[in-house]
Amino acid sequence: MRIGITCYPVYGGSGVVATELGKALAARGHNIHFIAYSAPFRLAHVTENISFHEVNVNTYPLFEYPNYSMNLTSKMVDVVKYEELDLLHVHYAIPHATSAVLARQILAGEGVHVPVVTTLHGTDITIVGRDPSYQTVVNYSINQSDGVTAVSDYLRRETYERFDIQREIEVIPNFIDTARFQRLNKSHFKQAVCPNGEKLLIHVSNFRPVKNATQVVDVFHRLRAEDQPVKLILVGDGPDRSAAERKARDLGVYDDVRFLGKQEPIEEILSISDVFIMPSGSETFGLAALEAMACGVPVVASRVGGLPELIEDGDNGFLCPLDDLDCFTDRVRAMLHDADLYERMSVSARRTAEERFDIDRIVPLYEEYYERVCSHSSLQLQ
Ligand code: GMT
Repeated sequence: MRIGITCYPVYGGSGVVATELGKALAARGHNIHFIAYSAPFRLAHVTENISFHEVNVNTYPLFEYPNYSMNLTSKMVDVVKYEELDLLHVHYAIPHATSAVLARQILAGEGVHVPVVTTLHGTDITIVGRDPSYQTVVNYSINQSDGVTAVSDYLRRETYERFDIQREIEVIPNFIDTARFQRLNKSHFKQAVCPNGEKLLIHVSNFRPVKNATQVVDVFHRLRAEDQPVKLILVGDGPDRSAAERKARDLGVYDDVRFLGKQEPIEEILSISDVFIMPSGSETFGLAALEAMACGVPVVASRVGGLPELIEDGDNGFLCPLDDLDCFTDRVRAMLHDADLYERMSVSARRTAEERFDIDRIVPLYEEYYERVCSHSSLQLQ
């Protein structure tokens, strides 16, 4: 198939999923056309059957705000027409689904038919999309898409609860390349970060407020106050990074904490880590947790959103009530002190990634879904 993929190209789960999906589909023989305002950060290079079409967001003195969604719509129209696309697959409802639905309408006027598949990822439904200034248009764009997928049962339920949705939503979870994300031998790196054999805690996120990154520092401080031999690495960047740094300084643990900023390849850092802490206030799936689990790093996470669909409490990680720092501290301590428990959880975390979320298991679900949507929408045309 010839597929157009639109996503936010910057750091963030939806962009990662869209890019990895495009790369995997290309490897399976499809022609992939990324349409975005810059090259997706996980798209290392274009290949014979991967192209990138940049959306130029024009400015004009009259426009106080740039019209990204209109520039995107025009680019979609051009790419569908000239590259003869069979399908547009957009990730994140705002404004990508809206632009795609409008592009489809413009193209229909020219006798070109292109179905639109929208994948809902998270904050487009749970936070931003619920804002009254967006809700009507998000609702419309979901209902007007030819196919809609959500990354967890939780997100599917939330979408039905919060919007007036008249159509089926298919659940296709996040996935992981378990050949790339596996525990690598990085003993020199580990020795450099933990010179005295300390255990290494890790947090990876975009440091948006929903990630509660400062709580990770709180938990770490509690463990250091007990003289636990631990170090902490925080990977990523975003609005709350300075607050987390300040907290580490105020609590006197800064010397044992490293803020690495945005990093690739993340699997090398996960490979020297022992426990991942994810105290998010909301998480529709938790791709960062899955990446850790694939590298055999068990996760202690909040019992929110779609995380219980990935983490089975006491089996492949631990779940704690939201904001319950005592629980987070206890569970991390338990894993660090009980080698048998740790080993069991680490093995089970890796097994979960392999058996339920491997890229080779999930990508065919998208292919089957595309086939279904395309044949259904061409039947409707007849
Ligand atoms: O908020 C983020 O972390 C980024 C956001 C996105 O849409 O870029 O991530 C969401 O989508 C990911 C991929 O489907 C999910 O794994 C994340 O759980 C989800 N984030 C939230 O729900 C907060």
